[in-house]
Amino acid sequence: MAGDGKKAHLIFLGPPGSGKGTQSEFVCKALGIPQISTGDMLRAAVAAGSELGQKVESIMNSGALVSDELIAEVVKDRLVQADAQEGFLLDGYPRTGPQAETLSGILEESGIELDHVVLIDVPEEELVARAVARGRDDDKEEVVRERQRVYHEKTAPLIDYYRAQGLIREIDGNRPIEDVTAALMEAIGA
Ligand code: B4P
Repeated sequence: MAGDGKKAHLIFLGPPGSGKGTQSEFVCKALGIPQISTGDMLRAAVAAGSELGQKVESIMNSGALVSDELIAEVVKDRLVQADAQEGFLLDGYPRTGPQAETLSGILEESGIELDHVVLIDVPEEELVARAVARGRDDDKEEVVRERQRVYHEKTAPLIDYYRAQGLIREIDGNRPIEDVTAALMEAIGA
């Protein structure tokens, strides 16, 4: 990836509030690739009051995941856009086994190989404290705990899925933001 002029194809995986969004922004600027955050896209749809936004608002505010079918449409539409043709960072996607399968299909069709799947690790109590401090609509403590439960049930199994492909780069996310960034850049060879 580094030095050969080829842009990176990355996934950021980790529990809700682990700092995926925070770190993605920095890494995308540094590498010149678009940040594709399904969470941000869904929140934008809710803010715009679009048909998609109306469908997902109450689901997001309950701490549940939006359906794999809806997410597949959102991601497929995004990945065909011009800025995603040479590289991208998927922030918070995939989050379930079926989403990972859909993504594999898309990548295979386009002849794209993932470079790294970054896993940002943070203990649950720290995650709850961070989210409650952030204060979004889906950051009430009981909703945050539900999002953690859903993460363990549906998303954590993807760690083994990508580990089997040799792609997991595990980062300790329980330290200052700049230290996480430095460890992460090193882990992806950037
Ligand atoms: P997301 O938008 O992905 O939200 P998140 O996981 O909570 O955030 P993230 O890990 O990026 O943490 P952040 O940097 O903000 O998802 C929201 C919802 O959308 C989901 O619950 C679901 O309903 C839906 N959704 C999204 N994608 C989906 C999918 N693929 N399938 C189905 N549904 C989907 O950091 C959190 C806080 O910590 C911030 O306040 C930050 O400032 C702070 N922080 C970050 N790093 C820190 C550090 N090192 N030390 C201290 N604080 C730190």
